[in-house]
Amino acid sequence: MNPLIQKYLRSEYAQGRRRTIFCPGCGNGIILGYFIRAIDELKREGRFDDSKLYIVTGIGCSGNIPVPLKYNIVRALHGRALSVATGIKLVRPDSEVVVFAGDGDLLSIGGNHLIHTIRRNVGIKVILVNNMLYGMTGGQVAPPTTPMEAITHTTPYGNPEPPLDACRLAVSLGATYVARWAVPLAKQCIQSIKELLLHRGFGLLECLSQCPVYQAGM
Ligand SMILES: Cc1ncc(C[n+]2csc(CCOP(=O)(O)OP(=O)(O)O)c2C)c(N)n1
Ligand code: SF4
Ligand SMILES: [Mg+2]
Repeated sequence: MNPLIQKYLRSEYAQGRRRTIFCPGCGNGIILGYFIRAIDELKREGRFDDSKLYIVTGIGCSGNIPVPLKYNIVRALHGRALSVATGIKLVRPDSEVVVFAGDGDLLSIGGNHLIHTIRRNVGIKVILVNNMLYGMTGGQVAPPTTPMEAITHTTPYGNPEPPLDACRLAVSLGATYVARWAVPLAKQCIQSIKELLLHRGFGLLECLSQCPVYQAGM
């Protein structure tokens, strides 16, 4: 067994008594693996103290990514992860606060919070899992991110709206760490998570991810 499993996963997951909810082939489990590897590398390099790590998630399949981890995790309401994360950062300024959020969560219902969290340069690190739709609720269109003309359960004739670019939005608001990689690029994703964790100030890493169940119409 990979020693990282015992080291970072809660016992019920490490011993196989519980499994993640992810469908086979989903990008979410792969991102969890990248996150663990990034933290482990940083710790071995003596550059990261995970005793101060707090993880906040929104609601959505991607909000389940950190659930098997041994860290302190708060599951916020849909779209409100950044507000909860801001609260933690204010109360404990020396904490490391990481948010996992889906594209619907961060850019649709939570878009307003994203704008102002970046504008205020709150020192939160956000991992945006962009699968370009609402996965958890059954493959509906995500208004800010579903590609134009894509067929989803709620756009059977094709999505009429163009998507927005989260990274360009973050740059325009003054974010000082912004990156985007696709899930198959393991080395780049892990390196970018390391950079994100070490960054001071607000940081955004967008991971373009696959949803093998609902992306057939894209
Ligand atoms: C206030 C509120 N509105 C709507 C929902 C229903 N809901 C749950 S997850 C979700 C969208 C999830 O999409 P995304 O954030 O992209 O995550 P994914 O499942 O694709 O990872 C919605 C609309 C909810 N839980 N709470
Ligand atoms: S529905 Fe899609 S995003 Fe959700 S767990 Fe399954 S493959 Fe992953
Ligand atoms: Mg999504």
